[in-house]
Amino acid sequence: MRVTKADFITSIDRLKPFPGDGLPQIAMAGRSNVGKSSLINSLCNNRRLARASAEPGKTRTINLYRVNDAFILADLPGYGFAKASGEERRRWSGMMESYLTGSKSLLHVLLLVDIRREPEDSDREMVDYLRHYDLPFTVVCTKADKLSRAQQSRNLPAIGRKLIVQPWQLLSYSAETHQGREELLQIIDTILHPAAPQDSGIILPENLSFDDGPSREE
Ligand SMILES: Nc1nc2c(ncn2[C@@H]2O[C@H](COP(=O)(O)OP(=O)(O)O)[C@@H](O)[C@H]2O)c(=O)[nH]1
Ligand SMILES: [Mg+2]
Repeated sequence: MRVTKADFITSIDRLKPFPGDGLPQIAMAGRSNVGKSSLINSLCNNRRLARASAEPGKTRTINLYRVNDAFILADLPGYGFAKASGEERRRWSGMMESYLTGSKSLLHVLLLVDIRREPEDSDREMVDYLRHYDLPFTVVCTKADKLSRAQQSRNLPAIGRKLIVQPWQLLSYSAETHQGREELLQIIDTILHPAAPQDSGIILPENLSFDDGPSREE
């Protein structure tokens, strides 16, 4: 897939209608500062599309971007900011809950974790939450440029163990070098256009359908 067009649509702080509502959606979740906004910019080849904010936890809305007029990327508010008050945390969970469970067009979640660190309990809770609601997800390990390729592969097993996913289900990504970009676009393409089920190869004789055979009682 090639990204030819990407526009910011709007920011919402609770689930409500927005322009482009109804297009398939892919959401980006992860701790504050893990690189969600940078990943959107890298995928869309636009350094200014999602402002990568310097201050952790500053993005407290769901920011929506329309890509190729074909799907929506939703940048979810980050979690794990230490200074947040109880009130802010409640607001955050209310917003996430209403979006993740209420958004009918949400097809997949990209869960971002820093490739340099073992994921935190909050990351594991997010995985448990996604599994609980049966939301398909892919784990994207960000900031891969900060490690050598060898070190990247050495770090993946611990990340997989903590999140209970196989190392080969983890995608290393760098918004700086675009490592992983082609693979992620391929993954998104497959999410948007799942392969048609294989033809069973069974050919039914003419005039026969499954529901006009003799019933058991006859
Ligand atoms: N070296 C490097 N830095 C990154 C990468 N992705 C994000 N960053 C930096 O990490 C910080 C937080 O990124 P941001 O995208 O704002 O994270 P967000 O809070 O999850 O949206 C910024 O200073 C980014 O420049 C990456 O792939 N490589
Ligand atoms: Mg951000």
